[in-house]
Amino acid sequence: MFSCGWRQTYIDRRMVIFVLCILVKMANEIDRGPTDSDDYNLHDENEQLLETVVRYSSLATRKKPETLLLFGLSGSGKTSIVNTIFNELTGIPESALQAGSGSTQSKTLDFKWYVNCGILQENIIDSDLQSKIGAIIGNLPNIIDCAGKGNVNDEQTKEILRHTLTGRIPPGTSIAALEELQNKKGVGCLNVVLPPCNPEWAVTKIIFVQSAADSIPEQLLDMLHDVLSEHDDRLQTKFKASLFTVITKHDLVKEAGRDLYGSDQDATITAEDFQDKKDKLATALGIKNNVGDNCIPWASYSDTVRMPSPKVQNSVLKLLRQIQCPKPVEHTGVPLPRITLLQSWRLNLNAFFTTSSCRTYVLIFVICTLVAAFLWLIAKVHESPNTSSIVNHATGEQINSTGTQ
Ligand SMILES: Nc1nc2c(ncn2[C@@H]2O[C@H](COP(=O)(O)OP(=O)(O)OP(=O)(O)O)[C@@H](O)[C@H]2O)c(=O)[nH]1
Ligand SMILES: [Mg+2]
Repeated sequence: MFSCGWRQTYIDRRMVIFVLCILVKMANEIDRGPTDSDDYNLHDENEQLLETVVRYSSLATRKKPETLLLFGLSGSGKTSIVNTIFNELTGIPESALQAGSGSTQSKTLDFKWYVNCGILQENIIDSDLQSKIGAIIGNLPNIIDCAGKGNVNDEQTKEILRHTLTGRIPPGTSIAALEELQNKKGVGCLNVVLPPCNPEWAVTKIIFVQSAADSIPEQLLDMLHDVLSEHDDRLQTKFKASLFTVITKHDLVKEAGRDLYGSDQDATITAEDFQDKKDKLATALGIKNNVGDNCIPWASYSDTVRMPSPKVQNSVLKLLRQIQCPKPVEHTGVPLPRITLLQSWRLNLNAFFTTSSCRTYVLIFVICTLVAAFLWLIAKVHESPNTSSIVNHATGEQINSTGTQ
């Protein structure tokens, strides 16, 4: 009996040790960063993505590079995106551009233009990239990185956005100077001072940059939506730029307890919060179909996310694939003729008489007129005995309607 109890305790102990081992293994699994096999799979995917980007960029139908506008709140990570694209496509690990960092924030103040992502042939130091990216440099997108905005929806910002989209703001223009001019001379003054539209500067794609750490700037999104829905006087949409989004600071998200980029920092955003933000953003931007390609999670290279990272490379290549993807050919159609002054009056008159408030006014007017006419008639009838007697001026006698004096 004694030996049986001892054996039982021994088995129990082994069970406990076994369970503990499993728990320790699970804890290790949860705490780990990206594994070698994750990187290996991404490596293959990245090779294919690079091939696709090169193929899309060398299509004979591509006549000129795309022009991208990075648009979003100040500090959302726009300049860091340009930096990271530059790093990935050249192989240069250092930061080439000034992004805000830590306490020494470098806020972008003017209208910065990066021709072909800011890359020159001699910048590319990686031998594989030299042959692949070197062959398509001239077709890489031009990127406009401008001063980020607050969460606003005002006429000033709308005016600057419209002129940016149509290519009227020259590279290097100070946004602060434009705003100062608007403050002094009023909204609308930029139409007078800016040069005519330059097709080379017209924006073809807008990337809305949202930080995973910020809440969604509803007013700024409303403003973007309002401007992009505007029509001209031939009933054509004014701005043809397509819109998608990048959610930066993905390295601050912890997914199933894992730090996705091996950045060794205290990731504070949960995967659920991130997904929720992604869904809200997709709804606000009207890109709910195909969210995967139109809403790209992103981490820029920084002090914590170090180059090379297959995951960062994956986001850069996915973004470039989306930018360079050829658009289906659309029938441009024949725009409607401009509405003439006469047509405009007719339309206004028609609109006036078809609105319900207008019908009420007309009804009240008709009723009032009828009542006035009725009262006037009654007054006339009461007056009639006096008016029917005529005074004979020669004799001074009064003659009534029957002719008797
Ligand atoms: N952790 C992390 N930090 C980032 C990321 N992207 C940008 N940052 C940091 O966010 C801050 C602002 O980045 P910027 O790229 O200057 O932001 P911006 O949108 O250009 O800002 P404005 O020029 O003011 O409009 C900097 O401290 C960056 O280091 C990212 O993906 N992950
Ligand atoms: Mg900036």
